Amino acid sequence: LASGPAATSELFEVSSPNVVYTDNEIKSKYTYRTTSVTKGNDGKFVAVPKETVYDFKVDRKIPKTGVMLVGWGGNNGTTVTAGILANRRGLTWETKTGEQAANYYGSVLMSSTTKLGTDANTGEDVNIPFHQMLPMLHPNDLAIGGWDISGMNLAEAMDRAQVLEPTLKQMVRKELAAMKPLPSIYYPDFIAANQEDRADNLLPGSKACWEHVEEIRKNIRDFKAANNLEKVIVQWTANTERFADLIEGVNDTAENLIEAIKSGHEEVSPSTVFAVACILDKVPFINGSPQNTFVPGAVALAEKHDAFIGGDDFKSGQTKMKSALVDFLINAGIKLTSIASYNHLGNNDGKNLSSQKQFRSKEISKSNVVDDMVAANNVLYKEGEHPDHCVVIKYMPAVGDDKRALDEYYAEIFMGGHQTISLFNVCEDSLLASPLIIDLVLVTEMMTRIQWKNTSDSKDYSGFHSVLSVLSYMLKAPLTPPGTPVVNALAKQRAALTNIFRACVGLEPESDMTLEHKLF
Ligand code: NAI
Ligand code: DG6
Repeated sequence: LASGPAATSELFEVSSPNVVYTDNEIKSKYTYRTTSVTKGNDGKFVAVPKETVYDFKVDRKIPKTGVMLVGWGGNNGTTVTAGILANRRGLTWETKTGEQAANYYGSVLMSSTTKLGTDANTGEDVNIPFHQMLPMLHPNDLAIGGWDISGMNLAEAMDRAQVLEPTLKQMVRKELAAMKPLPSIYYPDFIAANQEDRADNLLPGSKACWEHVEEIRKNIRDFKAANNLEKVIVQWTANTERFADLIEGVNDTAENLIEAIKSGHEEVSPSTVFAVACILDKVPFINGSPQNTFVPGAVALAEKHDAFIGGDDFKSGQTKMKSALVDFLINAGIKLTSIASYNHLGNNDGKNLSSQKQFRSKEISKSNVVDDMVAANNVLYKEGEHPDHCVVIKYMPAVGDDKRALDEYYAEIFMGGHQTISLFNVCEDSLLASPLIIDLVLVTEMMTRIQWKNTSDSKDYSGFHSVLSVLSYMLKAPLTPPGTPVVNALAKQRAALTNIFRACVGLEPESDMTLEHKLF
């Protein structure tokens, strides 16, 4: 897709001695306030308020950006591409229930708002589109390309996906038919054997090699040049792979991982090869599937090159509900004792996941999503105690992309009583995942334009840590910088995103105290 003109004009300006606007930058001085806690010999906690002053710098110029999807010809890849095209052209189409207009529903950035502050006259909240908190890229301006082991053009692949309405497909067919995924790398042992019949668009070689890394780097450079882009972001939305074994001397360090690729080691997955290719050129790489693409060597390589990485596994339906509901239950003092999560779906993702090793990757990413909420409540749960949690996924071709997810939450309430909550969630899986792909691109691109320094240091500005944990809201198994905690609770993830963006323009976190409405 050709990239259109960038930039939406900024909706607000901060008036504060701590914030300076230049033609190219927003510079802010921000005091980060936390509470440092120690435990005394008497077992009593001592809580000490702590302040760190940071300088943030935001580049206001929105670059011409492209996204390259690995697995472009899949359900997510075709759906997000058609969706962006439809939005860019402002399409409307007939459905059996009436006229439908293109939208970005499901994108937290494009379709939700955030509170800027309180109206000085009325005292009412002033809410703005999340997208306008900072000078952000608009998805309509994205160039799109990518790879797939299936050589179908995007129009045929969109038909194969069976997600979008025929009337809409008709309107975008011509443009999609002109898009053909680049040949990709296929190491059959990593995805289900039932995928073999679509693997007809391949680079030679069936295990990792340095030629694959170089070819992917060249593909990205060519795409950038052909579309006259300043930035490219790559996302894995290809099949779920099995986990790679973690082997000392193979994927434990950056150097060993590079050597393992060069020597064709069988435990290096295609997604890790893509990640390495991107990292070497500082192209941000996001993993939307559950496998352990980011083996320790890949994380170390990203840190070494100051390259952004993020993952794992889009958090779309069942898990998003789970990370909101469990947070609510446990924070309400209700003792959740079991979660039974069942899914059936009939798309190609379901087919791939019907194979045990690939299912196992998904089972892991879907199962660890409540750990932080449980661990935080030492009133309800003893150390090591955890609710039972079972995840089932079944392949049911007839339902196609309309995934069914059934969840039973069983909890202990006051005085030995019990509460059972049953959820039945039916939705087109790819219509939930596509806006997440967009959000991940938008936030990642934004993060490439934010720099910080500790005001009291003499060091110069630098970027955020290579591992972009700020993407957690969109991901089931958030990758965090080594040794730092994982946050799964949805509200906390959103608050982190909102408040980091606020800090970048020198605004305090949104605390929801609303003392102005209570103290008068
Ligand atoms: P899909 O099976 O329709 O698409 C995957 C595409 O990847 C296929 O076209 C396949 O040919 C291609 N592919 C496989 N290996 C490849 C490789 N090495 N290089 C390039 N292309 C390759 O699946 P869908 O529904 O688009 O999902 C994609 C991924 O996103 C899956 O791993 C799925 O588990 C994950 N995911 C999907 C969510 C959703 O709601 N749809 C949510 C969370 C994660
Ligand atoms: C069945 O669970 C298949 C999976 O690929 C999911 O559809 C996908 O990971 C989305 O999962 P969730 O839990 O975010 O709805």
